[in-house]
Amino acid sequence: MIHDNIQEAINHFRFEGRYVDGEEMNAGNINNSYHLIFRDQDGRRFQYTLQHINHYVFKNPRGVMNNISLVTEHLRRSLEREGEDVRQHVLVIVPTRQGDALYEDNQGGFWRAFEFVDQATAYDAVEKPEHFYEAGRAFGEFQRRLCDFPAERLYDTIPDFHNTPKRYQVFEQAVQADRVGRAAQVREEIEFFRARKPMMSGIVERLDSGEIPLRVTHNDTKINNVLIDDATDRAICVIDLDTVMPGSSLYDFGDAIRYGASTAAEDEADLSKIALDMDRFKDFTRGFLSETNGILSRKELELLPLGVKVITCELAMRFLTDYLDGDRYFKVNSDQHNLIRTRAQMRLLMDVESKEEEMRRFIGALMD
Ligand code: GN1
Ligand code: MG
Repeated sequence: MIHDNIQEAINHFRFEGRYVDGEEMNAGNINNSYHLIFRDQDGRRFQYTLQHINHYVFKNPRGVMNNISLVTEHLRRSLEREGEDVRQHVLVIVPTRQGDALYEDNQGGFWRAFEFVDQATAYDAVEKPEHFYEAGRAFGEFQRRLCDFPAERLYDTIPDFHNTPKRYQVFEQAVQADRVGRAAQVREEIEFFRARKPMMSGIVERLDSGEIPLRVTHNDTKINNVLIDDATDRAICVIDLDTVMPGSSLYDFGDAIRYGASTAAEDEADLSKIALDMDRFKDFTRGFLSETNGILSRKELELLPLGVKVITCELAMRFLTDYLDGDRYFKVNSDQHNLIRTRAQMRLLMDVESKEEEMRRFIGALMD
């Protein structure tokens, strides 16, 4: 069952039928999501996803929704032009009774709703190799369909989201501020990131010099942001469009590998279980390149392994920054959770570093 304030929010959306049941979905480190079931007089079932937007993270929820409206519209038109099925393949926003994309409650909380994509699963970890190939294809397709989207129309939902050198500065500030007195216990971790400072600028410097282009990217390409059709095992829909912004394809590729090609969860405490699985890397890469070979520049394709390195380091450092800040950004299940995440991602990064050359060779062989 769900709480009263959720019930209150439900009443403000244009949902069909009457509310029957709802449960919190175990999804994401930022927003809270609920799966809702409705039924009309004829017994037809309607399902929706309701989300409470994290206002600490997303300072301008209207900007977020504006982006999602524009991007889903663009994707829909692109699919239609190619004669593809649109239903269930693009997120559909359910408006409020006033016709708005957002409902603001009387405590300043922001809510939004989407039609629920049925008979599809968001996997937290890769269960079948073909799912990860499919995830690669889906994120590649996303990139391809958005390559003619006018980036200047998008609001910067989180400024400098994947500006890794800026993230580094914020990290150093958190070390200096030491808000909750945790810095002394994590000296080794702090040095780990200091040693990798030059590497972490690798993508932003190349964007600045024009060596690689700025594109409209997803920016949060975890495998659980692709819905896989239960019947066909094919990817059907890319979700979580909160951070679609101008960015680099290297980050999108890298983040998907960081999360989905790891042999363990993002917050695995037993470091001996964590490695980069090269078979998974290859599955995803084949899928991704099946859509982006010829769309992304040769330089971008060659640099994809750098994306894996930079994003893994960036995220490890973000987790440590939040640990030093007193766990204000990511949801945590214990006061050590962000530190566990940091160490897990550091371990993964070391394995990624040792496999960089192998990744590069594999991509080189796939390129036209
Ligand atoms: C957050 O909430 P979720 O799981 O979609 C975060 C991502 C991180 C991810 C790590 C807006 O995404 O950047 O990679 O956690 N999203 C935001 O699991 O900060
Ligand atoms: Mg997200």
